[in-house]
Amino acid sequence: MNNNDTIFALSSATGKSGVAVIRISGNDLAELFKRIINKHEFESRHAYFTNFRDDNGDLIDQCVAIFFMSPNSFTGEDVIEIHSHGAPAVIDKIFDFLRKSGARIAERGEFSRRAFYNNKMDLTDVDGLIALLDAQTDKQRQSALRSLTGGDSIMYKNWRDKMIEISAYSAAILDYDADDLPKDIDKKILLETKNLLKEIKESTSNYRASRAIQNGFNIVLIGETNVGKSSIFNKLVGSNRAIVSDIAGTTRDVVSSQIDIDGYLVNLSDTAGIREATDTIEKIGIERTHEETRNADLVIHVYNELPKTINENEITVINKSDLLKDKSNKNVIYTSAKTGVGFDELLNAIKTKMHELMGGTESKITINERTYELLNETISELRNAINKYNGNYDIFAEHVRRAGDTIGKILGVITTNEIADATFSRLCLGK
Ligand SMILES: Nc1nc2c(ncn2[C@@H]2O[C@H](COP(=O)(O)OP(=O)(O)OP(=O)(O)O)[C@@H](O)[C@H]2O)c(=O)[nH]1
Ligand SMILES: [Mg+2]
Repeated sequence: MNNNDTIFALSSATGKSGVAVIRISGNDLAELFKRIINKHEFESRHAYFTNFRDDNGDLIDQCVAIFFMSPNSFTGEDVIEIHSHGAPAVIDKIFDFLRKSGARIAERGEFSRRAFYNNKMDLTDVDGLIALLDAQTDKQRQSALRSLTGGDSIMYKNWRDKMIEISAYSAAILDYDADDLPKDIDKKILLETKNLLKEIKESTSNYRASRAIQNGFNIVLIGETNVGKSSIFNKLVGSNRAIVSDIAGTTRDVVSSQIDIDGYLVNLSDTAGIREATDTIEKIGIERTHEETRNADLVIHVYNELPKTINENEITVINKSDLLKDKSNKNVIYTSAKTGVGFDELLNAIKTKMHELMGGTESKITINERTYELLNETISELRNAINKYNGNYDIFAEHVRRAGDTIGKILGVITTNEIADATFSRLCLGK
């Protein structure tokens, strides 16, 4: 699908906007650019103000146009950017002009696909770009940018280079005299393989945190009926999303909302209060509460009085503290959704728990489902190399080589079309 025809797309958001950016990529766009800016000569990477006219000489719009000469462009091909007024009618007219000039509208992710095939990006960079375009919070932005700017690629490349070297040495043990090889090479490659295994295993322990940054941190409010879960939910979300009433069993379904706490995206859920339900709908609601609890990264358990046992993994909240005299237990948080007391403390407790889970993610690679699966495959190949070789360097070399190939798949150096297709189809038009 990597043919070299000229493609274009709206790179800015659709709909009415102040400025729209239309991006064009192709093999040789110099002539097209001259027509756009109405000049015989131009410089690359220079902004030209132009009265952009169609072939009949009718004015389309006043635009700014920039030419990025291959290979110094996003795709590695010649790229033109037209900054026009962001009116749908203007954009249609420019699209018309480009179609008549022989260009076609780009498919989803086609710009990035070209960048990938022209070695401008590897697949982990594309993963980073996808995550950056989706970023809603500051932590998501930071983690995506690290991946996009090649931070992760360096780590993967180092691992892969080491695996290729180890595999080559273990193959050489079979073919060469021990005197011709570095001293103790057999011990060295085994040790290096073990170190690699350890390092990669450690990086995957980061998956849960990585996923929480990308998809949001799941926090669920649970407790008996009428303790004030929905009131707390509304206070944290900052609006009256959930119905509050003094009737026990008000909330029957899961109500969720996304909020930003300390730069992290949080999916906060309010649930049906737990009690012996009498009717079918409430029973289903309570079943959903249990399911939500199983999927949660953090549970906030709400009571109205001190429970007999406190679960260390949860945040224990005693709500309606305005009605309480004794508020002395240090292991719980006393709140009042009525007066607002205790909410700063509750937010701080949530932040502390989130930081515990995210611990150290800043310096590690970003792992998505695709990379997680491939890293596990790598781990199992390295394990096989270590456990199964038993003096047989043929088998050892083969397993380490396969581990290196799997890392190659993460980077897209070794790629099947399915992997590339799945990745690029997640991008939007114009990227
Ligand atoms: N005095 C006092 N009343 C509160 C407080 N928080 C909630 N309430 C009241 O307690 C009642 C129940 O509140 P909800 O937020 O609906 O409780 P819930 O836990 O969501 O209840 P279910 O959805 O039935 O499980 C309502 O009348 C609230 O106004 C509080 O901190 N102090
Ligand atoms: Mg409720």
